[in-house]
Amino acid sequence: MRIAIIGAGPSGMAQLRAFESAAEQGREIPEIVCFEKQADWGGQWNYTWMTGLDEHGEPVHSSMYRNLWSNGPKEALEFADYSFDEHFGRPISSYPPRPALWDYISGRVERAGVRKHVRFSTVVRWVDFDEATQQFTLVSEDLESKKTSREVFDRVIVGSGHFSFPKMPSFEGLETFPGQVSHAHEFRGAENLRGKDVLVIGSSYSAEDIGSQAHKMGARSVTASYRTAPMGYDWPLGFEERPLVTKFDGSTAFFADGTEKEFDAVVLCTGYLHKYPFLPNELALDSPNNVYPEGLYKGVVWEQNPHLFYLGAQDQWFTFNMFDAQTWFVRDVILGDVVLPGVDARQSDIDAWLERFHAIGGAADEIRFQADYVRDLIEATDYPIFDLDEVVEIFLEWKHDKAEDIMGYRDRAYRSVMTGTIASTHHTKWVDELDDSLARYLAPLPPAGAASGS
Ligand code: FAD
Ligand code: NA7
Repeated sequence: MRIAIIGAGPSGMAQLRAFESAAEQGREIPEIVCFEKQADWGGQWNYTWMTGLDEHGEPVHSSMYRNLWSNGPKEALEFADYSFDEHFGRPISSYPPRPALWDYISGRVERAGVRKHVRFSTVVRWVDFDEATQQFTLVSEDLESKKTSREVFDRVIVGSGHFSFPKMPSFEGLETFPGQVSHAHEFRGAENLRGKDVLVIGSSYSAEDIGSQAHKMGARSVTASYRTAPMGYDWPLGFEERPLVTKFDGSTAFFADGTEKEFDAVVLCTGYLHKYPFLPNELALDSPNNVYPEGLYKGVVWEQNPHLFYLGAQDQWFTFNMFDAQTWFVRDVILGDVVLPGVDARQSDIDAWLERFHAIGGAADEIRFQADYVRDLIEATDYPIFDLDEVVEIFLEWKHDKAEDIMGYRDRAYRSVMTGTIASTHHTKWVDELDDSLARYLAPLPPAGAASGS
């Protein structure tokens, strides 16, 4: 059996780790080819300064930026089979910067020796399913040699992420706005927003964090414009929320509450599209960003064709350990250890989850929903079970800490569910820390003369 994994981000890497852990137990595993269009693994966590198109003329994948620090506690995403203590050899803080999380996820798969399965700088162009042979034909291109290959696979696992194709709403007058207009996908750092009046449109993670970055880097003012509901945090002086922009006239934005304000820069923090340009419609997931995208049994098996799988397709409270739960499950379906029920039973399972999904009444409910989903998957495999209720408590504490101090919550410390270790406190407060390098992060004290706002 031949298996294709599309993408070596955290999900694809988890899938490689899942198969390797079966191999370590003496199981025979299928031939695996993981296609990754970037030159290294890590997906979103593999930072690039590029925007738009990359060096090969391919759409840039990552939406991450300099000074991105984890937006949730690391204790909520820790792997059950590879702890932060094991990787770093000592406690680290609860909200590490991007390079530290990249290092952590890479460390696990480097140790597992699975790099050999990945074809880097190789983009998947097209996947077709042949009903007669029950196999997929996958067309890929080696971006270095420009060689196109056509290969046959028995199973395809899509781990290409869904935070890379920006959702671009239009606003009247935006086409003649004289300042800088961009989408969060292209945001790489807020240094150039110093002294500027900045408008972020949206009220979710990107608006919250890009607005906070702009404030931290010295923007004169930050205004966040919401469509449905404000974020509602106790924002620092110079940071405010207003309802949706109705139109622009020159550099002036007009808001639904009748107010107006002039801006130097607009950042659309309006989210992303599920987009799979390498798949025909009948195989491509099409969903808003939510915790239960339709069409997937157990959130991973394509209902219309159970030889196709999706990883990480949900909106994410849980991340790395949820990808583990999913990939161990997908592995066991492929190895035959988990036997898929018939179409009707699968549909009833989907319907039951959908009913619960539609009854979700708020963020806390959504977190519990996702915890139960992760538990459901782990119980079907040999992935080490961990205290998911405790992780829910950590998420709730995190939300409480944000409500209390939106610019200071990243200085808090939590206890690991996996090891019991209490996180350390970073040597510099997040709001003063202007250097996200691994070297500075791991230094016991800020190196003398190193860049920081303090
Ligand atoms: P991705 O990380 O998107 O990886 C997908 C991979 O597929 C990429 O390497 C890409 O190059 C590859 N690929 C795509 N198309 C092709 C193709 N056609 N051929 C070959 N390869 C392809 N999560 C957290 O836990 N904490 C955070 O603080 C956090 N912050 C975030 C901040 C931002 C700005 C964004 C966008 C996301 C953030 N996330 C965070 C969520 C993040 O999506 C997950 O942590 C994780 O990266 C998802 O992993 P993935 O492998 O599913 O997708
Ligand atoms: P999200 O979480 O999908 O949120 C998108 C936001 O954009 C949300 O507040 C939407 O408002 C808003 N939106 C979407 N379309 C519009 C239009 N047309 N007008 C105004 N506002 C709009 O995306 P994020 O980028 O914040 O986060 C994605 C990931 O990146 C996440 O995992 C983070 O960890 C980082 P709504 O509430 O729907 O009215």
